[in-house]
This record gives sequence, structure tokens and C-alpha cells, in this order.
Amino acid sequence: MLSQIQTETPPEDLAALAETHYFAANPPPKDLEKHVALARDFINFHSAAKRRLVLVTSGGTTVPLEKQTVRFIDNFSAGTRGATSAEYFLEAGYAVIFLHRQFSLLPFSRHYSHATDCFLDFLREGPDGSVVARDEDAARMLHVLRKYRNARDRNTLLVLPFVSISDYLHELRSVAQLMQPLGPSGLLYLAAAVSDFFVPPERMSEHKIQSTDVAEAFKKSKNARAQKTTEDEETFDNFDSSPAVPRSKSLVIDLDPVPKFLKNLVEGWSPQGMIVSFKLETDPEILVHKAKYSLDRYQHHLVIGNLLATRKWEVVFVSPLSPDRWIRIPNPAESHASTAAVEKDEPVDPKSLPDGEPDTEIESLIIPAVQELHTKYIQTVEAKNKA
Ligand code: PAZ
Repeated sequence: MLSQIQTETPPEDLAALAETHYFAANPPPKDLEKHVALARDFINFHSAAKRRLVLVTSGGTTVPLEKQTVRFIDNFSAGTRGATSAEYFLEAGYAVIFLHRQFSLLPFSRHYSHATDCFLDFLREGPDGSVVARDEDAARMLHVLRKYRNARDRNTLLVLPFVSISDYLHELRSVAQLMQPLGPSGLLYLAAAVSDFFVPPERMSEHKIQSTDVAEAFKKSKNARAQKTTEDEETFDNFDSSPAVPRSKSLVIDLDPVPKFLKNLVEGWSPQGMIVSFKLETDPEILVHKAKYSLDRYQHHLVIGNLLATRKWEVVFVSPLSPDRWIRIPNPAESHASTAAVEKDEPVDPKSLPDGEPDTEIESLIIPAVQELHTKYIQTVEAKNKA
């Protein structure tokens, strides 16, 4: 039946059907209405000020295995790309809606996260029992603090959390739709690492998935006792009739593909906004091909390709607005100072890079390049609208 619908229905109707079905079957997060109200006020405020606005998505999405979720599938993303990008967008004069995975890195506080650089390490006891920054850290802390306060005072940063893949999709759709009145000056920068697979609600267990048959045996026995027939009592004597060592069960997870909503985003949720997606791969050979394929399929405005191993050192821009372009942090291990300027059109070998992180954040190069394309995009749309 489904395959008949798929072969006979035009692709745009299929995308609409998939959207209706997915959003009806997967309930919205409980805070969606609250988030929508906050986002609406934020967008109106910045639209009145004629400020460019960007939605930055960040961090991984969980795939719950149970409705009352104890276990879930997750991915590696800490939200570094998103949180760092948000700071550079603010610096470039954008208002930022930061839609991030709960507890992943946040703009500004990321400099003092719990995993590295615990903030307590930067403090010391001052005179009269006060707490002050250590002298050697004070200048850097003050720099971050000023930028953070500036964003708060000017109301240029709105932080909205999500947890699961369906929370993310509900939030993305709502915020993108709210941004429609901004036209081309609205930018969607989709850096979140979004799961491609999920467990549909009709196949999701309500309770914690059991790893042994103890609970099953207990329930059977309890039900049988409730019937109170002599025959049953003989069969299900009591809980001790279960084997002494409970049998462990293996867990086979059957995941469905998450519908590809980029098409719906481009054509329906945000028909005029500039849409930037990220493409993450681990195989350098396929990165550019996959980025081009995505652009071709969804007809949006920029794909930023990156490889897991080198994502802090280089990314590739693939866009109909400009020729393909690698953006790189100079490799200090390479001898000539001019290496960075050399335009290579292939990914670097990760083995040639030094251990650790580069001194410069690559987002400090990515955001000005995105901003430049955004300007070009606004001009193109405005010219088209005038014609
Ligand atoms: O969060 P992070 O900084 O560790 O990683 C960033 C990233 C690799 C998740 C991001 O740059 C990206 O490629 N996001 C899209 C992933 C994808 O769905 O293909």
C-alpha cells in the first residue's frame, strides 16, 4: 500500500504526507508553546530593529528507546561548532536563536565548561572572603564576560533547549515558520548532529526494556494468581517457579529512517530564508560528493562539509552562490607561512595535523564567509522580488 502511494504520489505531496504523519505521530516537547512565545517576541524585537537574525542548531539529538525513557541512542556532538559559531554571529551583529541539545555547550560558558577548564580553577579567594578571578586568567575572563553581558543587555541571544530527535524537529519547524516574516535576512545555520534513524512510537516500549525474563514471569504468575483457579495455581505456583538464574535477553533494535525534512524546510517552513546545512562524513573520498548531492536534492543555499577527524581544522563550502571553497586553519607543522593561502581542493590527511586543537577557532573564519554569502543572497532575493 505504502509503495503504491510512493509510486503514484508526486514528491512534493509525499513530503507533505510524511510531515503530517510524523508530526501527528510524534508528540511535541512539553515546552514547545513556551519556546514559541519566547521566539516570537525575540524575532519581533529584532525585526523592528532591522537586525539580521540567525537560528543556530547545535549538539546531538537523542533517539529514545522507551516512552518513559531510561535508554536512548546518542551521538558524539558536544555542540562546539554551534556554540562557537553563535559567538561569532553575535560579534558579526546578528541576533541569535540558539536551539541546542540540553546540557551541550553554550556560547560564552563553553570557555569554562565542566569537562575541561572547570570555572572553579579560574577563581581564588579575595580579600574579606570575596571570590575573584586569578590574576593570570582575569583578562581573558573579562573579555568573555563583557561579550556575554553585551548579548544579555542587548537581548541578542535566545537559548532554547531540546533533547530528542522529535523535540528537535518540532522546535525547528516552529522557529523556522516564525522567522518567515524576516524574508531573506533570516538565516538558518543547521550545525546540530541530527539522527537519521528513530524508533516510531507504535513500536516503542512504554516501560524500561527488560534485560531478563524475570518481569515477564512475575507478571504471568501474578495474572494467573488473580484468576484464582485451582488449575492455574498448580501451573503458576508462585514466583519461585521461574528458573533460579533468569534468562538474559539480547536486544534487537529496529529503527526507521527519520523523514528528510530539509525539503519541507526549504519549500514550506522557510521559503525565503537562507538555509545552511552541515554535512559530516568520516570518509574523505565522499565528502564533497555528498555535499553536492545534498545541495542538488534540497536546493538550499550552502552546505558546509566537514570530516570528523579534521572538523576543527578545515571545512568545505559548497554553494550555488560561489565556487567550492575550502576554509582552513594553517597547519603549524607545515614549513611555509603561506601554506594557508594555498587553495587545495582536497581534504588534508589527518595524520599530517598536529595533536590537539588549532590555536585559532575555525568558526572565526567560517562565520565571516557565511555572512558574505548571506549578503549576496539577500541582494539576489531582493533583486528578484523587485523584478
Ligand atoms: O558538536 P561538534 O562541534 O563536536 O561537531 C560539529 C558537527 C560535526 C556535528 C557539525 O559540524 C556538523 O557537521 N553537523 C551536521 C552533522 C550531520 O548531520 O551531517
